Amino acid sequence: MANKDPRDLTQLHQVENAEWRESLDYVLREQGEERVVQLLRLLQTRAQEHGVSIPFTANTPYINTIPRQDQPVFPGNRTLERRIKSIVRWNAMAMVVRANRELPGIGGHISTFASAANLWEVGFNHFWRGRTKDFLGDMVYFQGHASPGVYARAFLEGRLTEDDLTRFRRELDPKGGLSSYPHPFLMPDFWEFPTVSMGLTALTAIYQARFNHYLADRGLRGSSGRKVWAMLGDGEMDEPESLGAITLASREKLDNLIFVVNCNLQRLDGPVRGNGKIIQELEAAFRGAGWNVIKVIWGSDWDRLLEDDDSDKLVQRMEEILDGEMQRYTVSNGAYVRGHFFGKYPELEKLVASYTDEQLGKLRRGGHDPEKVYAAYKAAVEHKGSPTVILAHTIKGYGLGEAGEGKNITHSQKKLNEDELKEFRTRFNIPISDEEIASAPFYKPDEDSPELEYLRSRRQTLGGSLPVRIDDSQPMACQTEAMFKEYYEGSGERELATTMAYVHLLSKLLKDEEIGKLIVPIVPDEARTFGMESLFRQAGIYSHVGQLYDPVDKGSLLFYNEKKTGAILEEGISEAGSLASFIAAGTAYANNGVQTIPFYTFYSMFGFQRVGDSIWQACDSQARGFLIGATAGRTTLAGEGLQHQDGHSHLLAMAPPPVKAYDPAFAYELAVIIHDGITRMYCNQENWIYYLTVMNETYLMPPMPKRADVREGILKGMYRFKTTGLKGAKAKSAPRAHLLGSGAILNEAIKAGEILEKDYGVAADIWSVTSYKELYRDAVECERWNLLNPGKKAKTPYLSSLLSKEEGVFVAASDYMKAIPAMVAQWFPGELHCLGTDGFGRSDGRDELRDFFEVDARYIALAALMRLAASGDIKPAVVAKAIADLGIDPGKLNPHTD
Ligand SMILES: Cc1ncc(C[n+]2csc(CCOP(=O)(O)OP(=O)(O)O)c2C)c(N)n1
Ligand SMILES: [Mg+2]
Repeated sequence: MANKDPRDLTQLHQVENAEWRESLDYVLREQGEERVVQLLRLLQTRAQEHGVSIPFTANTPYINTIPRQDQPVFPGNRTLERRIKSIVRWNAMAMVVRANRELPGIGGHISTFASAANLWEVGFNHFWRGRTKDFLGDMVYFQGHASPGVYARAFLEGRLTEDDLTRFRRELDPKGGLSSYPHPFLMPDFWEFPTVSMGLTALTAIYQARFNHYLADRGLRGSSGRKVWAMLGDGEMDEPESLGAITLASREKLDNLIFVVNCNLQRLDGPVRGNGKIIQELEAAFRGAGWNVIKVIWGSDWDRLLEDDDSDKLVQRMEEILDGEMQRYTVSNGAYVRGHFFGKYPELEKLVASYTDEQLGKLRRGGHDPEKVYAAYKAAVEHKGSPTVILAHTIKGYGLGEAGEGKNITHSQKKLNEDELKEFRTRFNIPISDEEIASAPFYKPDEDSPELEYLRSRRQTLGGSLPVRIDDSQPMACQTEAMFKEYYEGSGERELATTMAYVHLLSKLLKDEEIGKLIVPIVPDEARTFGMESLFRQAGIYSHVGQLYDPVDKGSLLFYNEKKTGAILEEGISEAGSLASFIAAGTAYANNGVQTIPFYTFYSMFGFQRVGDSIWQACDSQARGFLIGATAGRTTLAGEGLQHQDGHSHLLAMAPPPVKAYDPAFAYELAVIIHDGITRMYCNQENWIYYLTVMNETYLMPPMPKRADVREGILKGMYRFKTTGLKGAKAKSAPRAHLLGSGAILNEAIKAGEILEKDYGVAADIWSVTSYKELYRDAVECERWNLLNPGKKAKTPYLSSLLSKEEGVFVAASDYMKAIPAMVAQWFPGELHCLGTDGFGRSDGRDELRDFFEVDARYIALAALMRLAASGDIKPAVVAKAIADLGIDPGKLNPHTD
């Protein structure tokens, strides 16, 4: 063999190739696909037996997954659909161009929708079902920055007016404007899913699709056959969240889920994979994860070329071409494509010999071909047993020509000059004259035009317009008060942690007749850490397939109990996934017509810090529910150290407006807050998210003080827990301190009060601060009102009215950063001394940690004495003596810096 003339070898190979190909064609024809697969497996095994190692590949050839002969007949009117698509393209472009003329720098995107238009129009005309009386509709996550395309279509459908389009990105206009991106918070009747923080779309869509199964399996909403479509960008797929949950989708066999990745090969700065092939990379990842992958790479005009090519060189060339080169073809002419792409092999040169350069320049990408896209979508909606991803090859800025098509600057192109507008107009045949073109007018055909009639009839057939957000859930009657009462009584002789009280309460809620079935407990593999394993048995862990094995702990009371009707979403170690489930459950009132009540319980360190952007997304989605940051507190969670001990989630929780953040100390506080949350969110249907930190330190839970103001104080953020124990004249003449504590540190404030009274003759009142955020919110609201309403009776912040008659010094201590109480310092009648846990956590015991962070009773007492000395109420010498008496080392480590 080695001595053979290479020319003979090539000839031999060609003959062999032809023979093998013919054999395969024959088997396929006579015996079908399955037999072909069998034979290929057999050959692979044989080769392996002979030691031939076949390199692993999860890829299929770089051609369309659906061959021409398997394509269904396109059922639409191609001409009218093209007209509609062109008009939508024009209006979407005009919206952005006009907005930027009026206010330069206002932004917006033209090129993304230009590449996605066909992908979306096929969806709008043939697949995406709207909401009707009997069907909730498909759920479509639109690529956020292609929003002008959705608005432009809504304009043709008569949902938006021309006036509306002129107010794109002008939301502060008195008439209101169109939000830049999909934001349910800003356009609550229109947008359903916020998508513009990249990566979150894929993640939330997966968990939404799974949640739809969950609702059906638990009998909360009939299995509806709704599909979840996520329209994604290829650059966006680099976000870890995009691919991070794809195995969950295949494991759960989510055939109600379809991803469409718009592979225009570009992101913002340049190519997604200039030196590689993003479509192949994504194919391998999704195939490897068990997804049904449909590649739509080449348009119909390539079919004939592929069929006519006996040399196999065309597929070879398609495979070897890099995305960076492919992009160059977009900005080059047909002659370049001939010379560079086809010119590499004589066989290919011959193949296109009869084509003109113009024809070669116009060879379309699959994503711009309605027939190819229709075939892919149809296969996707009919596919059973796994989720589908469609990888559609498109051109970024399609149709923009010189203004940006395929160029690296295209993403940021917002302005078209007159010539560019004319070129766009002519290419898409928009009936706008040269005289009018400069103003980039919107174009809408007559209401009775064939285009609009067609468009309306398609949407009618599919059940109505979309996107649309409708909240038709029923408020709950909320006969729940009785359930909470036992927590107001205190724990008697029993020591409890607030975490335990919370789990007890949750377990009770789950048993309630009215709301029990609506409760959705979510945990990221920490149920045992929080003592929630009792819920495994009681509520069951949700699994679509039930439990197919005998759990090792079957005999035990609290066995790992998976079942189809289980309520608990045990998400494994994925805080991001859990938050996505929280969003699905928290928005079910609008997106599924049922008010499920999520209680997501997590390590508080891995909440706002780790998935803060998802919480922001939850707020935009107008999700309602409870976030429970468990084992919270930088010193209360002992032993775990720097990456576990949370001392700042309450600071981070300041940012999202709908989040109410509470740091309760006692079971009754916790119960009052949760009761309020249920009442407000599910009885009054207000949009809030309640964040509560709960702790694992056990202590006696006192009964709720029997004063009328306590309940209100808990909810507003602060109330007097205890007045000084000093009595009569002694109390009156004594220097006075007010000690504020939150969470478990409230106990330290109580102890500090005892030290002050016993050893220093200082009268100390103890205040429980449940929420600095609520205090702050109320105070700044009052200030704002006063600023804008001079001359009217000024409003007094709750905090000021609470403390207006108090004299003495104020010390606040919590297991969180000092900045948190410091936010409200200005509304105190005197100076506020803040103690807190700034710095990195350490692994050690609780007492040692509280000494290290200077938040235990001794430091609280010392701070009060220091402040009293500063105000002249006691002698400075007392403070110096106290340092020694209390055993405080002034040279100790500094938690801020050491
Ligand atoms: C988390 C996040 N990071 C950055 C951005 C800013 N951004 C908006 S669009 C874009 C490029 C998108 O590229 P691709 O996903 O390929 O979409 P295309 O526009 O090409 O369809 C970027 C970086 C964002 N929206 N979200
Ligand atoms: Mg892209």
